[in-house]
Amino acid sequence: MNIAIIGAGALGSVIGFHLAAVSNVTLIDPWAEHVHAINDGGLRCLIDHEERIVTLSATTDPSGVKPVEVALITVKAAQTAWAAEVAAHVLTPDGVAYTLQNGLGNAEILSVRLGKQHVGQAVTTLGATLLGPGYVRLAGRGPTTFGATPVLHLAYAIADKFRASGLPAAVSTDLIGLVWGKLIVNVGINALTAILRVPNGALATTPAARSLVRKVVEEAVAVAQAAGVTLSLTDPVAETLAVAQATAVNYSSMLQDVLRGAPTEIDTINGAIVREGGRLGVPTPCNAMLCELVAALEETAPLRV
Ligand code: KPL
Repeated sequence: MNIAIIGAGALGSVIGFHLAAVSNVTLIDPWAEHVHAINDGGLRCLIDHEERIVTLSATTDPSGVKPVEVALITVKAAQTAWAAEVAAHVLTPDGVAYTLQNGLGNAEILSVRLGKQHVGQAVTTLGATLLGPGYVRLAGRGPTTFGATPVLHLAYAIADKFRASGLPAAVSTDLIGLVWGKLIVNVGINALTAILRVPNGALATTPAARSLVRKVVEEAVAVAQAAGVTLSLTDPVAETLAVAQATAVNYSSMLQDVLRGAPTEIDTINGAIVREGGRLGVPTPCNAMLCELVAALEETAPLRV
């Protein structure tokens, strides 16, 4: 199976590192320094304090990439339209692009360009950190679940490749609860850590921060219930705090974006809760406030914590 990974940030690079052992994989990313480092010296990956290297091809230019049956979309939300163009270029006529991105709305953007029959959803809880050009760390081997639609045999095929490469994976006919479950964890952690400029663990250990997490998560759960979603989480507040604790020393992806002055994913995370709440008549004032605060942060110069 030929696979393209569109977006070679932390997540895309860690997945590429693993899949390269069992498939033909090409990483596609506009970051030339990272791409050159991979092509020159291989992709280095730190796993359990041990550094390993694999050879795989990376490119900034999709025009030379051989047609692929599966494209994995691992870009930030702001680059989804770019990723859709790249996927349109590299997918075979029967191929599928799976979005592994955070938040809601990415599959819809991909579908506008590729058509619904070429877009699949996946939910991953893999943890990864980019350490520098050509260098990444596997931070946690959480499972990845692929949606059974639009092409069942491709969902099984890519999940098999994940497992063969040492990454836990499954296929589900009912992904929506998982998508919202991950969304709710991101709703509770990402914006608050970006605004407070603290690592994830601080949310779980200070009473004032725990109370903020509770408020934003409870709003999101009310929206999910109004939308008729059966969540994958049984106690969303406790489980969000547990993820914050389990990833205590991590800077959330949104805090990292704010610190380097990059656009955040606020619109697809807390913004999605506000939009859905508006549509369903569920008030979401705390999430709306977080959206405004993060928008203000995006407009200011990056500061160091
Ligand atoms: O997914 C994450 C993110 O940072 O985007 C969490 C789970 C909050 C871990 O940092």
